[in-house]
Amino acid sequence: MNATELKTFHESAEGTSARVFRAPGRVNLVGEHTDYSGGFCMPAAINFETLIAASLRADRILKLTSVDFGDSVEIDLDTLPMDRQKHWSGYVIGVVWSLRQAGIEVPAASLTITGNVPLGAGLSSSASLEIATGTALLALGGNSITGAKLARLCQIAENDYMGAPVGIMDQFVSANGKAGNALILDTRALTFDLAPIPPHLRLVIANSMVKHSLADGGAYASRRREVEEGAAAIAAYKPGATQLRDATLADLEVCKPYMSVEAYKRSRHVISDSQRVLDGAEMLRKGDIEGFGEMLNDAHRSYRDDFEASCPECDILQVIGQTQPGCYGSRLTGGGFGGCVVSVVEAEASDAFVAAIKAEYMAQTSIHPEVYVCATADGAGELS
Ligand code: GAF
Repeated sequence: MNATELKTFHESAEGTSARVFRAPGRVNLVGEHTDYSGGFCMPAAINFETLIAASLRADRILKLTSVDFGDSVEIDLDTLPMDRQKHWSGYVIGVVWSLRQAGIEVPAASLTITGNVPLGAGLSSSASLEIATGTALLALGGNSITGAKLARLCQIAENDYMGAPVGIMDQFVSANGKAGNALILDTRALTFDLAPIPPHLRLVIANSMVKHSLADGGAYASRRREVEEGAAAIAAYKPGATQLRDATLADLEVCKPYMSVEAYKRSRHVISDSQRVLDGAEMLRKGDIEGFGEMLNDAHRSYRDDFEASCPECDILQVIGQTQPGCYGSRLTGGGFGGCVVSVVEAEASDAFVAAIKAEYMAQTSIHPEVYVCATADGAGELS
């Protein structure tokens, strides 16, 4: 359903005029699991998004309707439920809860929601729902906060309401993305530079169709614990170091005897991937696309071998991708354990690239992948 259809649908169901808001999903080019270590990452907002049609109500109810799930819930704003973690509405209620914790009052409203960010594919469908919710409720309530603050409040919603111990990358780029660019995001300072994507290149995203979840104390949480173990060992040796952002690979080697093998390998990935973001930004500035592509392939190896966050299907997609004509490099993007492989491909080679990925992945796995030739997008806002 597009924005015009959503507005019409909402207005006929609610009997009142609606405003429409959007927030994008993202692809991360490099810098994976660096965002809870104060490190760097390189996400771009993409043209897959959550749309919300919204109108104020005269009572104390928050009415949430999902076009895609085909259900609707009504929440009393005076008694917010704290047990919606297993339902899509939890992402919305969590944002309401988090805004309120920050002293921002949320008005009674009806929200009708749709979206086309693939679910569980590592393209930040949850963050785009959270940021779209925050954008809509702030605007309806006549409030305004920075994109960085909105991102932080939505991260708190996901951490403390939904129970997923994620960093801030996804929410940040959904709120602050810039079309034509990836962000070079400093997750400690919460500042960013722009890295323009050369117009002759396409970001091609191949979905392995293997779903992942960031919640439920799963693999994401265990990797985070191992990263924190590595950081703690380095903090005990290096004055002033509090996160892996403060450590070099040389520090890690010194501290290797004081941590588990897992913590060492996870930390080596995080420290080196954060550095790859800075190196990659420099390569893009100089127009060294070949070097950038090789760096992406290296980043995949680090994510696969040191962070052990890949899966056989994503490794197959990555090898198919990186060996195609016109492709500079490929890597698993997002939280890991399934999801999507992103490739940087010459525009004129992209049709043949998509056909080859589909045919070869199907031949090797018997799975039909979805493959998206993405455009970059702006961060969240209201549609006029
Ligand atoms: C998920 C998380 F939500 C992000 O915060 C980030 O850690 C990412 O995985 C890995 O880079 O998308």
